[in-house]
Amino acid sequence: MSAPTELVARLAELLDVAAIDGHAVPMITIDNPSLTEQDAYAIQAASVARRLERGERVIGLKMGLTSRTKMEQVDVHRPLFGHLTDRMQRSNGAALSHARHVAPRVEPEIVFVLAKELAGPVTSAQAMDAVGGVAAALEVVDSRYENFEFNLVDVVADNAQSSKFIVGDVLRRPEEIDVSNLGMVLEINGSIVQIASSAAIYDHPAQSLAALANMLADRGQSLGPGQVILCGGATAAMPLNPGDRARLRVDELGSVSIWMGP
Ligand code: OOG
Ligand code: MG
Repeated sequence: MSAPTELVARLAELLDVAAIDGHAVPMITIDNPSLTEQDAYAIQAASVARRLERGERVIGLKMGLTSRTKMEQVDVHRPLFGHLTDRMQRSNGAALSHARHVAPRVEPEIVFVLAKELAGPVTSAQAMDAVGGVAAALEVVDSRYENFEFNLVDVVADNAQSSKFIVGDVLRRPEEIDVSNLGMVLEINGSIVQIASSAAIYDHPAQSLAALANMLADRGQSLGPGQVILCGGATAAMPLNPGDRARLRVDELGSVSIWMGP
């Protein structure tokens, strides 16, 4: 039995307001232990609908928990997706406000910009055929849960804990580069804090895109041209303190950075 509409709406409001204000809330599964993954996606959809009512636009989706290190870091061992709106995007080099987050962390990602519709079921080769551009990206994830405690249902309901994303300025055509094994170097304040390969992302970022298309197909949904798809963090996410500057360099894709202000 799925969760009542009234409960879905109440939890969506709780998480949406927490994300706006940057305050923490208790894990929703403490008071509602019978919520399912399906309920969690319904809560996510209701919270995204609240954003749309405020004039935001969905411009893409994110995959999360697609690398082994990310799964281990948060102890949730199943890929999931969330929605990206225009107001979550920041330009390369932008300043963010620490006070508007709960416990922001940054992670290195690869982004695909779709040139065509992509409807699952698809293989990773078919998924790649829909890609028009590849870029480096930083995602700032910000769990809205107290004490950084959550499980799969909590994370999915909280729009995959997404907060901001920043896409690099170098957009390469997929036929120009091999995205299977790009070196990725994450620096904070000039020190290297994480090194990875794009191969850490679901073995190949295209696999992540295909998995997303296939998860959406199970729900009767597809991806459209122009959509921006974050494939998931290649390494554990790193905490961002006030004053920190984060920079990601990716082979062939240049660099992307942000500054976390007070
Ligand atoms: C959950 C979101 C996961 C990724 O790239 O794996 C995610 C979290 O770590 O807070 O965005
Ligand atoms: Mg991510």
